Amino acid sequence: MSEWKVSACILCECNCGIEVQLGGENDSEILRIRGDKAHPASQGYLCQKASGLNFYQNGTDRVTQPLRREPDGSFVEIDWDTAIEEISTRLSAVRDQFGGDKIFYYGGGGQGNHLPGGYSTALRRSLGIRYRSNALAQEKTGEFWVNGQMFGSHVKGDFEHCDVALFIGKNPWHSHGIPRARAWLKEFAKDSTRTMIVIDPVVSETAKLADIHLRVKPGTDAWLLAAMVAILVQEQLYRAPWLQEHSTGLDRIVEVFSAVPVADYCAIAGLSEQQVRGAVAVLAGTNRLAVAEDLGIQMNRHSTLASYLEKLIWTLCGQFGHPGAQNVPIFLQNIAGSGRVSARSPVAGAPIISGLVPCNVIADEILTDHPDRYRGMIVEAANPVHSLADTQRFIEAMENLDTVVVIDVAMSETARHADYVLPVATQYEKWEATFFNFEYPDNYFHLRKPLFKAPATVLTEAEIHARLTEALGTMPLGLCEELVAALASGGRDGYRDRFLQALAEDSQVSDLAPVILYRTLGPGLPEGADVAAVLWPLALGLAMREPAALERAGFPGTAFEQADALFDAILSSHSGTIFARDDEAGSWSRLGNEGRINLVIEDLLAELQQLVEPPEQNSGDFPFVLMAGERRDYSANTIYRDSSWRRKDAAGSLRMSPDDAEKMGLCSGDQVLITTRAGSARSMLEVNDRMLPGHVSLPNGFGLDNMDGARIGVAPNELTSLDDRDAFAGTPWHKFVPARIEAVV
Ligand SMILES: Nc1nc2c(c(=O)[nH]1)N[C@H]1C(S)=C(S)[C@@H](COP(=O)(O)OP(=O)(O)OC[C@H]3O[C@@H](n4cnc5c(=O)[nH]c(N)nc54)[C@H](O)[C@@H]3O)O[C@H]1N2
Ligand SMILES: Nc1nc2c(c(=O)[nH]1)N[C@H]1C(S)=C(S)[C@@H](COP(=O)(O)OP(=O)(O)OC[C@H]3O[C@@H](n4cnc5c(=O)[nH]c(N)nc54)[C@H](O)[C@@H]3O)O[C@H]1N2
Ligand code: SF4
Ligand SMILES: [Mo]
Repeated sequence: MSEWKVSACILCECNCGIEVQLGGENDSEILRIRGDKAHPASQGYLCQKASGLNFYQNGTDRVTQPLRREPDGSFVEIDWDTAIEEISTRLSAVRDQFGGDKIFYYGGGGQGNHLPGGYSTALRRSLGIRYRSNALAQEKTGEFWVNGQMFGSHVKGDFEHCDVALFIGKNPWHSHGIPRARAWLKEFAKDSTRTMIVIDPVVSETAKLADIHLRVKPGTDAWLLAAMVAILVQEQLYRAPWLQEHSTGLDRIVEVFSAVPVADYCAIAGLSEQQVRGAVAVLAGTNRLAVAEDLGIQMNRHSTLASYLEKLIWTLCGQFGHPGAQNVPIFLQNIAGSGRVSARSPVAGAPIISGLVPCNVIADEILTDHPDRYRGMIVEAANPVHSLADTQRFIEAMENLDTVVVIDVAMSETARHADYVLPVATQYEKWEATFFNFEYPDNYFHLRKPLFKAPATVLTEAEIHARLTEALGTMPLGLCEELVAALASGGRDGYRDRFLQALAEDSQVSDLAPVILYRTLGPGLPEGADVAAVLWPLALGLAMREPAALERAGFPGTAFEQADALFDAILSSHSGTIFARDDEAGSWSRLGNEGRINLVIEDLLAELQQLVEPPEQNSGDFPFVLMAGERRDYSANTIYRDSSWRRKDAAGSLRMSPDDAEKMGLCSGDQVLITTRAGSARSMLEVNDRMLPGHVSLPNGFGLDNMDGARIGVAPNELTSLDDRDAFAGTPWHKFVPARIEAVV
């Protein structure tokens, strides 16, 4: 058995540090995995999903040769030169005839690989691509939009130091999203001085550990959260002096929420008024309240309004800008963007939040004769055919494009509809990193070193973007030569001088910076870490923005010295590096809106005033609410394509309450037919006493179509519709899919 090597798990945003032992033929397998105690956030913690990482590294459906789809639908292998040549010719033809803004870019990274997105900017700018999106625009853009308006920035709860934790539509036991979630939850639940409140219709594993579980009726969080804000206002539990000092618009909030009928709204949410008032008293009575919302409200009716109400609750409680509350993390790279609406999408006119077109309008922006429709698409490190609402419509959209390029490690459901599939090194065959770093007060970054040598016939995304940029003729070759010479003669200082001068002289340099850096700074980086070149300007940017936090993290000196020291530390510390240590004034200094919290979002207050009671779900054609895509023990988006990684519930059963099962004469193990407005699917049933009557749930990430023809479980988005989406952010209602369940006889 070989020595232990460090890397990270790539299955969720935590990216816990791992240590692995390799073995098998030519050491090509991951045989043993344990937590890496040296990782700054996970500190040795892992959940059970990580043990299957060899199912990713040596996964089914891997592609190792560039593929081109022939007119008869079959794929043929082509060499890289041909692939790059043909793709650049075809995409530039689309650009020349219709404009680069008719080429759409989707993806850029999954749970653990965000360097590709960094490099793609160069290709996007080379082609004049304007519109793009990724999974964030089917879950988080509503929250980003609210954050942008209230705080001018992304915010995150500090669960490590809080006394009261509130989870709304979030089940960290399975989904994580906070470091060491299960260990943290168990410690927190045991501590009698700390209180956990969970809002969830399901008795989730997290809800089971809670001190207070508000078992809200599915899809009615907007009413519940509005009632909670109203209780704070009507019982005058809000922190008036703090709000007067730090916020604007308190009078308006008091006016609107004084009129909210608390008792009626609690009843709509299926909860006793007394229980809700009790929970609000706990929230108002602490000075260390951390709050997290997730898909339970973000993929549900009135999702953007619910995000706003969630933030009003803790803001009225004064829970911003101190330990144990909500804070603005220090970013190396801000993937949440500004939260602003920068433009509208060209066909549907949907708001583009944080630069992302709402996922639910993409297919409609293609399947139209509108002159501004998209004509080409690049998909990178994402599987939208499986992950976006209405699978069939997305496939139809892809088939109606002139040219589709998919960059993936596997022949995903999406790759199968591409004109070209470009195979890349897996996340364990190249240097990789995530930008999901939102911790406070210490924040960290982890650049992972490859564990395996990639097959000779695959490339990294950085190399693909560089080659395509070169083929398109946009790479500034003269400047690249000068930069190489400057590095050789003047070292990093000489290189930086020349680079900054070029940036100041020519705006194209900033557009193409990732591939310029990759070609010039990259080759000299230690241990072959060429794809890390794109991190160097990020270190420089951080040193300019946050010198004090960098100094507290152990990087003193001038901005240039700080940046170089941090960059070197990132390159050499293979278990991760703390890059920022915040202080209490920090969050306030990064707050937008001239240092004040903006309490009023009139558009959402208008929606609040028009809330219409949701229809009763126990009648009509679709008497159930289907949660299409729950996180469970053995779900991990579509990263593992081999379903044999699952040690339990391999079929991904539909969960139903005992009451409903009894009424329908169903038992665990029975086959049922699930029908929604969009389609039907067969599933195995699991009778589960954690479910409320009228509520059923299917797991996320099942129903993949393997190349050998196997399919296990239901592909949830064969059951979802594009029209079921939030009025503001366009995010889908995957947790609220009206459905009918029938026995299969
Ligand atoms: N095991 C596993 N972990 C994952 C992933 C995975 O695929 N598998 N994916 C990762 C990703 S990409 C993400 S975004 C996160 C998502 O993480 P979560 O959002 O925590 O996961 P979900 O299970 O989709 O939904 C969370 C909770 O919402 C509840 N819910 C359903 N309907 C309602 C409702 O009407 N109101 C309220 N208040 N709650 C409701 C569900 O019962 C569930 O407990 O997980 C990440 N972690
Ligand atoms: N109905 C329903 N739909 C959902 C959800 C739900 O709850 N319900 N959850 C949604 C959520 S929150 C999310 S985040 C999305 C996730 O959906 P997507 O963003 O589409 O991401 P993944 O399913 O993780 O797919 C990642 C792809 O990247 C490929 N890949 C892996 N490693 C690499 C690499 O190194 N390079 C490249 N180029 N490719 C690689 C994988 O093979 C896979 O095809 O799904 C969403 N879809
Ligand atoms: S919490 Fe589990 S799935 Fe997420 S990164 Fe850690 S080990 Fe992987
Ligand atoms: Mo997600």
